[in-house]
Amino acid sequence: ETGYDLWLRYQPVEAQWRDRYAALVTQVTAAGGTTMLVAAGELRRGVAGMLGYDPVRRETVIGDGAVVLGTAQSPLIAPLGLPLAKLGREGYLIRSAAIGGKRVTVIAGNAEIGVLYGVFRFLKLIQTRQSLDDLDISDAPRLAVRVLNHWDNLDRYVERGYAGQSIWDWQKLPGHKDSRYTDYARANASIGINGTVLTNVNANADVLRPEWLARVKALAEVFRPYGIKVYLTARFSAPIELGGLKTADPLDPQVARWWKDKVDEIYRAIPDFGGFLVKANSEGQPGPSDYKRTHAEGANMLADALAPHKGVLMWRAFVYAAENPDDRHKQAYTEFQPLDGKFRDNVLVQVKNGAIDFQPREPFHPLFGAMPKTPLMMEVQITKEYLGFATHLAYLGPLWEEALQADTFRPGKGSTVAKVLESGAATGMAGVANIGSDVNWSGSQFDQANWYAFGRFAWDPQAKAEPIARDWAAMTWGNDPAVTGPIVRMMMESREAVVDYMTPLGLGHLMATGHHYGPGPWIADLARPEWNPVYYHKADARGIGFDRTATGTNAVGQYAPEVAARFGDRKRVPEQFLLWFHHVPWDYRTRSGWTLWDELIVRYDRGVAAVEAMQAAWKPLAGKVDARRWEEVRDFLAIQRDEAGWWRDASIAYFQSVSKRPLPAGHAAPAHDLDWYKAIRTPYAPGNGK
Ligand code: BDP
Repeated sequence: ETGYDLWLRYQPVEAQWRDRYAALVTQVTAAGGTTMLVAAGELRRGVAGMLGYDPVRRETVIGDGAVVLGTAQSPLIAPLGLPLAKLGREGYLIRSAAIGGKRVTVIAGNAEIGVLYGVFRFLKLIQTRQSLDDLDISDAPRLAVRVLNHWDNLDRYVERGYAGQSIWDWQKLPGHKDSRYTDYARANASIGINGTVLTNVNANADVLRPEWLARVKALAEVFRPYGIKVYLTARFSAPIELGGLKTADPLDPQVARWWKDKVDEIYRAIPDFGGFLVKANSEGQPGPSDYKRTHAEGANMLADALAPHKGVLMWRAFVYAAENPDDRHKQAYTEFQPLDGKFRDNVLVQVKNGAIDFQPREPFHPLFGAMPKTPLMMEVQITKEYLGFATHLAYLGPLWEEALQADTFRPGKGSTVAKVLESGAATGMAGVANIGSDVNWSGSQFDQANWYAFGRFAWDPQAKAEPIARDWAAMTWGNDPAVTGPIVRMMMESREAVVDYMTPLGLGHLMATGHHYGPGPWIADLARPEWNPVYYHKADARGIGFDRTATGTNAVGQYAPEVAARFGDRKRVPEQFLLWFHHVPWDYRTRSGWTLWDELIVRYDRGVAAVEAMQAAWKPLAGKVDARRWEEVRDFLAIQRDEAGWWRDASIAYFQSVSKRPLPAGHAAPAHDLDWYKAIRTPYAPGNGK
């Protein structure tokens, strides 16, 4: 196997299960539009693969075991009086029932897309060997906009992409629609993703030209039956670049007119176009501040153009400015919080999960809970820019669960980030995609799990990482507990391992220049202070860490008082954030009784040991999973082991040059001296954004 089939492998079930399932899936009944056809087709495909036959297709129930697909209005379903109303447009219900005295399973939704989601859930029951007797399942998404953000350039280069080129083969579109687009849509629909932003946040206005919109339209047509809307990134200066205007000032009537006309043109081609995603006045992108306008003024102008078409505007809060000497942690809050309540109803402010930038571990972003009158959506990074690209095994479920379950204390105790997301007048979650042209889609077998988990968390931000890992492992690798057991354990420990060998105890952003792959804690010579790792760790002879308490930058003051009190107190802050918020002496005693210096070394070693434990756990799975995928994972784990050692050694060599302390007994010295690590160059690492 190559991994191309993702979690939709539909491998034959064991004989003892086959007969049980087959009795309950004798026939498929479905009538409706294209999405219903897709749903019925997927069901047949799954049954063919897993049970080995094509079920009978009839419009009436002819015997026991029919699976009846339909909406609330379908003639077979309406008389059943199912409680569908509260499930919304995308929810579904799966229920064992009787029609005309025959035993059936009904998969119903208010709209056809709900039925498709229900079919994927039904197939998952078989994929994970659950009983199909006496089913009574209902489910509905808790967030409305569940989108992938592709950082894909028009030349197919993927910024921070480690899985090959962009899967959008623009050159051949619209003439040729690669079958991969359909498989992409299937995979996304199977986990409830209902939107895709096709283009990079560092946007190119060209995609808004008519000849490009024709290509976008072709993709939208492939995705539509799967309930997936397309969105584009809008380059704020497009009225100048494409429209020949002298300004992109959002308050200039000509500019507003240009956008309105452009949006109308898009909707003529794509009537269900989702809307725009905008990165403005961030890392060199144009935006309203260029004209001394606020983010709200910029966003609202675009939102007004989209509103008549029910389009959504996603406006990113990822801002920090070279001219601003303030702590980077604070800048987004400082700029956006005062704008609470000033955005139009169809604007979602898109906030990264952490305060700075997709690090292996960060405290939650202080904007969550702080803008109660503004819908906020959370952005996470599925592609592992800061967690070892596609080669390191790191399951991100625990990271996202940690962020979503963080308590903002706004307005009071129990106001988790997940609840803040759910409470908005508009709701959503975005994941920066890790998808590319590689045969396995994500650059590694295990990174598929992160795509999968993103869909599950966007559907239900209250979800838990471990059951998601279990589902994914069973569908992707097989149901043998001797396989899923070790795989789930590896996954659940993997992210903490990365934190330990890269940035333990609340450190962050210590990557070497440009590529963000290897360690570079010594780097101090880049133009902007906050581009340098030394800005983040602030190690000196006395100690290490960033004082963000009241004696420092007071970033803690941006959180609710309860949170600020905890983060701001060295004794109460969760140790995992110690150095994020505090500058701590090297001989400070940590909770385990070590000195901080010793604790740091212990953690680095623990991270490396955890990778070795993953290698040991993977070894006995040879022969229990297919050889090709097994070997790929084995090789990647070996790379990860080497590079975890590189991170550990380079970090210790550098910090020791500052702390001037000996390593604790039993912990090996770095293999080389500091200059050796400093000399390592990786100028051709993928994904640099060039
Ligand atoms: C940073 C990435 C950069 C992105 C930026 C963003 O290094 O490539 O453009 O995030 O989110 O982490 O806009």
